[in-house]
Amino acid sequence: MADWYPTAYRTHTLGEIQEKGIELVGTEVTVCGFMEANRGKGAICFVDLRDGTGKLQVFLKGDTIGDENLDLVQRMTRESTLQFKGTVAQKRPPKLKEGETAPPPAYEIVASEVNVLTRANVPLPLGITDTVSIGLDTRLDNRFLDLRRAHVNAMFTLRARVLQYGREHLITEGFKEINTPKIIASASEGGTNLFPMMYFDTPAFLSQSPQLYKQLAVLGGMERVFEIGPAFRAENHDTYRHLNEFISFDIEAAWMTDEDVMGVQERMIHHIWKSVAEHDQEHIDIINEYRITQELEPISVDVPSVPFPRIDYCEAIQMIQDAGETIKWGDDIDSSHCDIIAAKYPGFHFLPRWPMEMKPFYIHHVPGENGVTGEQLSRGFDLNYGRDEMTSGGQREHNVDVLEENLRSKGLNPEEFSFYTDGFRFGAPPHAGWGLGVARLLMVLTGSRNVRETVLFPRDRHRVTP
Ligand code: AMO
Repeated sequence: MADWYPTAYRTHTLGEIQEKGIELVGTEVTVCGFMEANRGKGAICFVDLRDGTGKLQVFLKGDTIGDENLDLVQRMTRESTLQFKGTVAQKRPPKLKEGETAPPPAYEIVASEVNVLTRANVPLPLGITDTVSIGLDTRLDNRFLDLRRAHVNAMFTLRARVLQYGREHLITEGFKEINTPKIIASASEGGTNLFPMMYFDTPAFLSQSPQLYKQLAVLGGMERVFEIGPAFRAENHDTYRHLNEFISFDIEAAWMTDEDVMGVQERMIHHIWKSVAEHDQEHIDIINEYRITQELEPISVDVPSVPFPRIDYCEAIQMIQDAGETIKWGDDIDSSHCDIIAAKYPGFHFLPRWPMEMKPFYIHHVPGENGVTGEQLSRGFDLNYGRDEMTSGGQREHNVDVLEENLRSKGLNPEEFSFYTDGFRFGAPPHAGWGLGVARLLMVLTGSRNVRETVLFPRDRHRVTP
C-alpha cells in the first residue's frame, strides 16, 4: 500500500480505512469521494462513497448530522463530490443462513459533518456502475466519466504497472532512461507518414520514432538506453490497432546483435507478466467481473516461458504457402497470414531475418546469408502475439559507408541525415534495439479488442479531442 499522507481535504483514503480496518475503529477521520449512490429515507441515509483507492459506506443519522444536512445528502445527485467527517465503525455482520460462512469484517464511517464540494449534473452521459454496454465513441467522448468505471480504472492501473515493471527490468539490465526530441527535421521510418509543422520559420515534423536519437545516445557511449515516449504517424490506417499518436517503448544497446536484444525483450515481457501475476490479480479480477457481465471470456495472466519461439521470415513464408496461400518471398506478412502462424504459435513469437529490401535503411544485413531467391537477408525482426505485431527491432548498420549506401538505395539523401551519419565517423560500437507499441502489449494483457481501450485519450483518423 502507498503512503497516503493526509492532505488539506482528507485525513485518510477510503482504501486505507478498509485495509487498516479494526486499527482505526473509533478514530475520527475526514474523507472525500464521489457519491456513487445513496439509500434510505426519513431519519437515516447510507452513502456509497468512492475515491481513487476504494469504496466505503458512510452512515448518516438526522439526530447527529442535523435534519438539514441529512436532507441535503438524500437529495444529492450521483457522482457529486462530498467531504465527510466522522468516526470509523465496524459494520454489523450480516445474518448468516445455515451453512454460510461469515464474510471478512467491513467498515463504515458514522458521519458527524458533511460538506458538499460539487454537485453533479443529471443525467450522467454514461452510468458508472451500470453493466449495459456503452459504445466506444460515447466512452471516449466522456473519458473522464468512463475512467470512473471500475474495470476501466483497473485497465489504466495495469497500464501504469506494465510501464513500471518494464522500466524496473531494464534498469536491472543496466539500461538508462533517456528523452529524445519530438520535434525533428528528418524522417527515420519513411517520409510519407510524417506530420509537418512549422518550427518558427523552418519546416519540421513530429517525431515518428526516437530511432536516430537513441542510436546517437549509444554512439555517444551511453551503452544501454531506453525511452518511453510518444511517436506520431500520419497514417491513414483506420483499424483496431493503429493510432496516429502512440507510446513507443524503445531500447538501444551497444555491443549487441538482433538475437541479443530479442533476449532483452523476452526477459522484460516475462518480468512484466510475472509481476502482474504476483501483484495485480485484484485488477485482473475487477476486469473479469465486468467481462462476465458482457459474456466475454475471463482473462488470465499466463506467464510466458522464455525463450519465445523464433520463426525466420523464410520459414514463415513456407508455412503460409503450405497452408495454401499465395505468397512469395519478398511479400509482406499480413494479418491473415499471421493467423496461420499464430495457429501453431499462439503466444509471443519472434519473426527474425526479414529481407533487407523490406527493412529501414538503419538495419544491418546478414553477411553471407541470402534468402531463397538470393536476395540479402537483414538482422531486422518483429515480435508478434497472435495476429498482431507488438515490436520491430534489429541490429543496426554501424559502418557509415554502408549506411550511406542504404540511404541512397532507399532514395534518401545522406546529406539530410548528416546529423546522424556523422555520429558513425568517430568510432561506432555495433548496436541493436527495438521499439514496442505499449498499447498493443496492453491489448494482449487485458484481452482488449481495440487499442483505443488501452489509451487514455486516443488520437486517430477521426479523433483529436478530448
Ligand atoms: P515500427 O514502425 O515497427 O518500428 O514501430 C514499432 C512498434 O510500434 C507500434 N506501432 C503502432 N502502434 C499503434 N499505432 C500505430 N500507428 C503504430 N505504428 C507502430 C507497433 C510496432 O511494432 N524504429 C523502429 C523500432 C526499432 O527498430 O527500434 C520502429 O519505429 O507495436
